[in-house]
Amino acid sequence: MTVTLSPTSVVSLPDDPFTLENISNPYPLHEKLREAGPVVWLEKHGCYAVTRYEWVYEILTDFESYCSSGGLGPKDIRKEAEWRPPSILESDPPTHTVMRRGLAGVISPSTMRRLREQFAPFAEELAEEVAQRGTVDGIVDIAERYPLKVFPDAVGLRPDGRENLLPYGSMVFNAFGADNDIRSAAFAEGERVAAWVMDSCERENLTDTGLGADIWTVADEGRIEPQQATLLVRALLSAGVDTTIFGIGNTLYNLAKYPEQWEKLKAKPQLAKFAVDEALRVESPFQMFHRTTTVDTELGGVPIPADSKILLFMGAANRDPRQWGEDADVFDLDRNASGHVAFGMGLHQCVGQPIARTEIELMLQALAKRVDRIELTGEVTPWIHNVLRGFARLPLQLTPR
Ligand code: OVM
Repeated sequence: MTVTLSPTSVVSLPDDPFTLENISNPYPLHEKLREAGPVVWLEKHGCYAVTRYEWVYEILTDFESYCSSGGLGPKDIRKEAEWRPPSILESDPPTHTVMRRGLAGVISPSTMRRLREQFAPFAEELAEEVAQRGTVDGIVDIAERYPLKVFPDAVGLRPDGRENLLPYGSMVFNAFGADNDIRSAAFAEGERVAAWVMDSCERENLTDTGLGADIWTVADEGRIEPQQATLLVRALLSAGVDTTIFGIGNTLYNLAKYPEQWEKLKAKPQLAKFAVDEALRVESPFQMFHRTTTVDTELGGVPIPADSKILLFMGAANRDPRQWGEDADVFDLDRNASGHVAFGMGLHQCVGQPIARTEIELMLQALAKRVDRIELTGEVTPWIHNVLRGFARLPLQLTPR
């Protein structure tokens, strides 16, 4: 039997992507939504869901029809204030253009040469320590420790209060998902944590030589407003910690799960950058956020009215067999993962990605030099989070080379 959908119908489903079950293992729901149609109406949340690569890509690259100033969370922040002033990622041109130019000059190729040198020694030191220890937790002992040290140092944060960074990231990202118990828990100490972060973004609380100071120089040059400097430092602190922790954790998880891929990496550590992209594709740290339609639009024959919220599933697009083939769920260093949307796509595409890539790559290469085998020795524990995909515990046995 052939079912023909009339162009005005949209498949409507009762599924909730933000339940513990779907968060712990999102992939069965992703498949269901992808197969249900190009656009699905999620009754529980009153929003549209888009999971196929083609349409996620289309939305990300059409910033005029699918705006960011409505916010990345479920409510339209053009109509209802969010918990904090909007960030660069919640802005559209021309505001976005000004802020993006300011930040792009700060994260430049010459910045990256300097950061690579600054970041390398701690990767070597940490890899040496965990390789000797053998029995480790991939999250607590590696994935959290590395970015939590090198990134705040690079921004130029004072040492005290850094324990606020993870709670803050948890607030920022959970707010991109449903207003549920998971989100409420993240905001338990919200005011104190947010106040510390805002304060840390001010010029007088940053060292003279970090990325934070460089952003303030852009303000001195009159290229952004002082208030935009505060918001851009805040954006680095919001976007640059949890994402890279999950990036490292998810990469280690896949390399442990697929020992033959670890063998490939060990034999050729230059493959680290392919391992990073393939891990980000198959286990995308930032799984979902919303866009808001500015006009009546249509995706794959399904009409979507103006002022609708659309939940974009980057994690599902990155495993869409229409784009990646029937083995889309498999982690394979020989696959060409370029074009994945783990860093987004289009004008909001992650500005910090060279920093994230460098951190993950350096950590992997340092481990590949010293570790013969990485084995999972127990159950992995998913990190319960509305839109970030990662693990709270990753028990590993490392065999030194
Ligand atoms: C920001 C921000 C926050 C979270 C994520 C992000 C992935 C940016 O405050 O600009 O990008």
